[in-house]
Amino acid sequence: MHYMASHGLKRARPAELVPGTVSVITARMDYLPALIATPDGDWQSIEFSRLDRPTEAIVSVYARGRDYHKVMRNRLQKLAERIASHVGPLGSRAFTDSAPVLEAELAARSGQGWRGKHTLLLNREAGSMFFLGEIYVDLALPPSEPVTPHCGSCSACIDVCPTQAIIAPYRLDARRCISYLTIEHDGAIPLELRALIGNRIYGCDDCQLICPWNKFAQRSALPDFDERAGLTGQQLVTLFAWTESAFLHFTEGSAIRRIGYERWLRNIAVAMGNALRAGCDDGIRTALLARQADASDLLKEHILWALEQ
Ligand code: B12
Ligand code: SF4
Ligand code: SF4
Repeated sequence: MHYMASHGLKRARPAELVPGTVSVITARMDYLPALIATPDGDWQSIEFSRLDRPTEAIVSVYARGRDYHKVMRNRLQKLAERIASHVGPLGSRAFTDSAPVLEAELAARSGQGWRGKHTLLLNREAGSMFFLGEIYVDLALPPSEPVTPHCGSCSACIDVCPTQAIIAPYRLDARRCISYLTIEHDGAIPLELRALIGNRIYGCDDCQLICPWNKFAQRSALPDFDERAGLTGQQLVTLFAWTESAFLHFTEGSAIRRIGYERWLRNIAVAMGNALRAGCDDGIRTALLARQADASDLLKEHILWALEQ
């Protein structure tokens, strides 16, 4: 996440990032996989129940389908072309999590929703299970207005966070967030946080699963975000047994590939340690021992930790 500090005020001033920018068009793209939502709509309980099965691996919902960076940016680019076909020559650049852009803040100021106490953007009709993206344009557009916030006295996301990463309403200590620890962080996972990670091996959804507004989360209209076979409801031992080429195969076109094979195994080793701690084995100890010999130093240390649980 170093790029955030290194870009300074470019993050807050669109015209410094793309000279000539006069307006920013903000957009959201719903990603809740079509099949995850049951007829009674209680997809949140289904997701929470995975935490009660310590030998199962949890990949956070947004990462179960195709890499959203490509999907959303391509569509925003097409939208920009379509706008240009109506208004004439248009200077434009589409972003989604691809540049130093304060996406949640831009979305909030333009009325896509309000910032929840977990810091994500929330919408009354769509909860928070969507990605954000923008088109910077050199065209003056009438500004849209922000909406009123609707968190009220609720603090469910703060209370449920397993690592207490939401240190105050609207303030996140990223260093404690499981999403950061399992995706962005490339060294050893701090010892005091390992047990709190449970069986989450890629990202974390808890602060969104508990949020009452996510009853209204919209299913994705795109097959791109359908859950892939191999990434949902899998046993930790199954994923830990993947060779590097299996990892590359199953994560082709997925955002997960970015973390690489070593970090993937590191995360699974931590979850395996937590399953052992919960009294579940199901072949876990054997699988950990089998990987020990050819593991990198980083992975070996996490395997040893797991075996001690
Ligand atoms: C870094 C990052 C993370 C970090 C830190 C998250 C955070 N909340 O800061 C980590 C790795 C932990 C993370 C986790 C997740 N992330 Co993330 N993340 C980002 C990223 C790349 C940058 C966010 C950022 O700048 N944070 C830094 C803080 C300081 O900025 P801020 O809170 O937005 O803004 C504050 C200040 O900057 C200031 N400010 C605002 N404007 C201005 C202007 C001026 C002049 C000044 C001085 C100050 C100022 O006030 C703001 C409010 O306090 C964005 C994409 C993007 N480019 O924006 C995605 C993004 C926020 N993440 C996203 C998602 C989906 C997630 C996860 C849900 C993924 C998962 N399931 O595991 C989790 C959720 C964790 C959580 N509760 O936030 C989505 C959120 C969609 C939504 N509905 O809001 C985004 C928008 C990506 C996308 N394009 O869709 N993420
Ligand atoms: S994503 Fe998980 S760890 Fe991060 S703030 Fe939300 S609940 Fe806490
Ligand atoms: S859980 Fe409650 S406090 Fe947190 S974002 Fe949702 S409504 Fe707001």
